[in-house]
Amino acid sequence: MTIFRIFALFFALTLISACSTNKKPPDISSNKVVPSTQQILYQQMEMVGFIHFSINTFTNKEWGYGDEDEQLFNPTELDVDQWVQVAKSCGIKELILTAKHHDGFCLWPSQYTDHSIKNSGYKNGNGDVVKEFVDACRKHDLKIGLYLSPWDRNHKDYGNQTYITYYRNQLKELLTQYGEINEIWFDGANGGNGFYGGANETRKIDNKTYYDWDGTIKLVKELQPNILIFSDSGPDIRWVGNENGSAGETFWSTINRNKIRTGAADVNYLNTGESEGSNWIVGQCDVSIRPGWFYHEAEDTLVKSSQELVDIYYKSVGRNAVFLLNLPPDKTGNIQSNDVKAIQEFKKIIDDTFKVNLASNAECNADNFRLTNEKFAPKNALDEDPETYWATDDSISSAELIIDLKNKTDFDRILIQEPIKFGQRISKFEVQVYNQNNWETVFEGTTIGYKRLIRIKPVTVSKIKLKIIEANNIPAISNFSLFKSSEKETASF
Ligand code: FUL
Repeated sequence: MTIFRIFALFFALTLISACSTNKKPPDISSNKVVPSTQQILYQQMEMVGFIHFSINTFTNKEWGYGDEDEQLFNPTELDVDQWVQVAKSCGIKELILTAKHHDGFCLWPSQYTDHSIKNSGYKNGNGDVVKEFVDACRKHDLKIGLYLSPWDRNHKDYGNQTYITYYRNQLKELLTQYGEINEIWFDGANGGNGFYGGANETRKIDNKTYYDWDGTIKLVKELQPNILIFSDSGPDIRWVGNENGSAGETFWSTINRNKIRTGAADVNYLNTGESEGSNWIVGQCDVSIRPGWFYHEAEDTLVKSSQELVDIYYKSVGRNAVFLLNLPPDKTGNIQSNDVKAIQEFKKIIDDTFKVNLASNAECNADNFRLTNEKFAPKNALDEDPETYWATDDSISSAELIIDLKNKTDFDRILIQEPIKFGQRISKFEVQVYNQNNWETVFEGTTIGYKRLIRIKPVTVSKIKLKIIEANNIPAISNFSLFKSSEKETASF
């Protein structure tokens, strides 16, 4: 036998053994655009929290003008541990603090400005709320995010190049003096009237060029290689185009960054993304538990109810995005009991609803599964292991997964997940239930992504079908579960 023949034989044998059903074949091939590991971990947190707390808390404003007397910042019983404990007890995995809002007041003693905590009444100017915040988060094992407003209504140079240097110097302080920071939040609001060092005028900037975001992003990643950057256009986490906590019914994590202009973004585009988008940017739904972002006594009776929060959860986490809930502390420095009660009730409802997966013991079949290999078998969609998945053969873009519950079961919530490490694929699907010898459609949907939560009117059936109608690559499902909503949930949808 010639060397060539030996090689050919060896090659053929390897191929045969790879295709045999006993051997595990490689994973399905990935889409061109996939999330980074950090982005997957971020998405898996599902709920993050915002803390809007600053001089506005004491001046009763939403957007301070920038001329505030620093002495006004003086929380009497600041309890950063309470923020963290409240957040943690409600399932929040990361907290983001407004280190500097649009008024330019800094919660840390920045060496670059006098408009900061160092001139406040708090601890006679010796306090550092950013430090207290990061210490408390670390103590309770929460991830840490910081908000540094690009718009600064206090700074005399806002609008000039020198301000960009100032802004970056502040970023350097925050990203080098407080250990590992997991997220930095760049707000889109910029330009307008303000104090500007006493000029008291209106300043407009060109949001396309002024901030040189590429340079700032580079600096941030140099200082903190694992940090995730939020802005209208990411690069890691993106705004969903509204502040009411609602991602689009169709929501792609893929989007074209170059179509998004930070500060002047197309909100409809941000709210949906696109299947062929060339960047993976996780959606984040920011919303406040109160009408305003900062605490105002007049809003004590306007705290969102637990039912409203549940509705937001379905429209954010349930539509492939992350829920960012703002919990603004009051003048004492504590999150008020109304807010705590609402969010704790919300958490109970969610926990109650998703406690028992009614499909966990079901039998699962599909009209096709890849290479008829166990690695891609339909049952992988029911095992609640995010690493295992059902997938079809190549060139298939529509397929059916049939779940046989054996007994008639009462449910009204459906959870579906794609294994997003391979990309986001499905763009059209239906859920059907078998009722009186007929398949009846109970839900028609578009995208799934990391997680899709579906609310339907209660049904009592023993068979249910996920019908995937369109996908940009072969369909794959890592999880399909069924639940019965908590009796405490009364929200209509
Ligand atoms: C907005 C800001 O103008 C609000 O004050 C708040 O900080 C919110 C999260 O982002 O754009």
